[in-house]
Amino acid sequence: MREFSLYAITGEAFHPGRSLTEIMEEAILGGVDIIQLRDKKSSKKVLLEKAKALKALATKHNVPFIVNDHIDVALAVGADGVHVGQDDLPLQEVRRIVGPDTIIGVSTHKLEEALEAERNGADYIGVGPIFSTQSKEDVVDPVTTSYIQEVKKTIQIPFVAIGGIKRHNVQEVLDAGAERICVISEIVGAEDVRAVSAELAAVIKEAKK
Ligand code: TZP
Ligand code: MG
Repeated sequence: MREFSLYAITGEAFHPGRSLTEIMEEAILGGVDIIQLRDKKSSKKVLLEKAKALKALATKHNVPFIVNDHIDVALAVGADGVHVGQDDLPLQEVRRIVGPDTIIGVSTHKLEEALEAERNGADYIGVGPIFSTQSKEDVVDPVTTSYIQEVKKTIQIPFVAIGGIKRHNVQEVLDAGAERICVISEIVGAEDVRAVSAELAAVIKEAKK
């Protein structure tokens, strides 16, 4: 899997009246280096069209494109990866379906889930929600930044910190040991998506030095 550090997930509720591809292109131009289509509401047909458009955008800018939940849609558009949660198909089944070269990401909320995902061949895991978030339908207690240190000590595969991460608290997340940040609302809900993405990318870059 290619290295990445600023991961943006779609959240169309945060940008009424603005197009999905316009928002995600602005994010990429600001420094987002991997994107995910996450849409819990649309029909498969509509999802497929969104996925085609985002795959084309990602290819144009040479960033990986990941599809949340819908393995069939991911395969249909030739996405670079799929992202699954604890309630989706077991990881071994997902791997069997998508083959060895497709990126598989898994959402985790505790160490045993992180270890299980690692053991079963996830390429990366999502760790969160770090802070409270309005962007997730099911309410899960925040794992807090101290949990990031535990994950870092325990697992070898890449992890992305997610949930409630904003410009004002991203440093705290990086200080706790995260090297990859995943964001919905702070990026896609921004007035100036490109500028906010660039700010986040710059803070992450600075933390790597
Ligand atoms: N998984 C854990 S938190 C979250 C997801 C999809 C939502 C993150 O959205 P935001 O707006 O960056 O808090
Ligand atoms: Mg899911």
